[in-house]
Amino acid sequence: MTGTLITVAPTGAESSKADVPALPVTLDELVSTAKECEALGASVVHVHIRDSAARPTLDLGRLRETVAALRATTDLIVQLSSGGAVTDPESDRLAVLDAAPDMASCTMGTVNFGDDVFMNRWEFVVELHQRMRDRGIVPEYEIFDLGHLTALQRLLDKHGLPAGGHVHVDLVMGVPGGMPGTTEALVACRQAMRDLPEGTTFSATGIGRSTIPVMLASLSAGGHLRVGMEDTVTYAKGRPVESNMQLVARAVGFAQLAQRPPLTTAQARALLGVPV
Ligand code: KMH
Ligand code: ZN
Repeated sequence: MTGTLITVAPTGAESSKADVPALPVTLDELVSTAKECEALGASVVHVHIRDSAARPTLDLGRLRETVAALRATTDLIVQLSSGGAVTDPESDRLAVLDAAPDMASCTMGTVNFGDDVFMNRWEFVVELHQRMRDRGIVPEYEIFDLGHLTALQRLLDKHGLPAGGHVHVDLVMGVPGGMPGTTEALVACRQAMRDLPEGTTFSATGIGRSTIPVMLASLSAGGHLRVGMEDTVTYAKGRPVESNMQLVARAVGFAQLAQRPPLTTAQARALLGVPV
């Protein structure tokens, strides 16, 4: 693997605009963030949207409008979150696929999520995987704990490969309740991935202060990077993140130092099996 896939996750469902004023919550803010992050070297945008009061929403009309706006103004791969917020019902999370994104997230199991529970029943995971394949939407399998990789192996064995035939996972590390954001945990995941189909790729993101150790570990283990204000709102001790661009620029710098420069959006599509 010569280049680095850089995904930006600009918003998430957890931070509030009141607490984090730099968070992009309107369509205009999201689109301008996406354009600037693409110019810096991002090739995938992982999208959560907000309503007119800046609250997390899975409103289908807004999701469709968002996909259209991102396609009209960027060449980024548009990946919608099917995870939503911990309070979103399964039916709304499945309906996200009706907005016809290039990719969608597919979380591989239930995990404690701070004081909440991020519920992902097995039958629901299978339904997401199958609906995505039926619609030609490429999944990114979200891995919050080591056992989620075993669950992915089981899913692929029983239900077959995803749309495009390529398997890509994202290690979400450092969630309170999930695996820690450490080199040791990343290496354990890397080893477990040997049992997944040949050519499986991975990116990794570290929540909060684990963002830098996870970036370094992922690059050195041949992985890709996800960064953004969904995962990190502190740039350094006592310094709030100013923008998603600041985080993408840092990731690009790390990737260049590792002599694995950012993939272009065309290269990213080829890697992930996402149609042009
Ligand atoms: N907001 C979390 C509960 C995803 O986007 O698929 C779920 C999440 C994962 O962020
Ligand atoms: Zn997300």
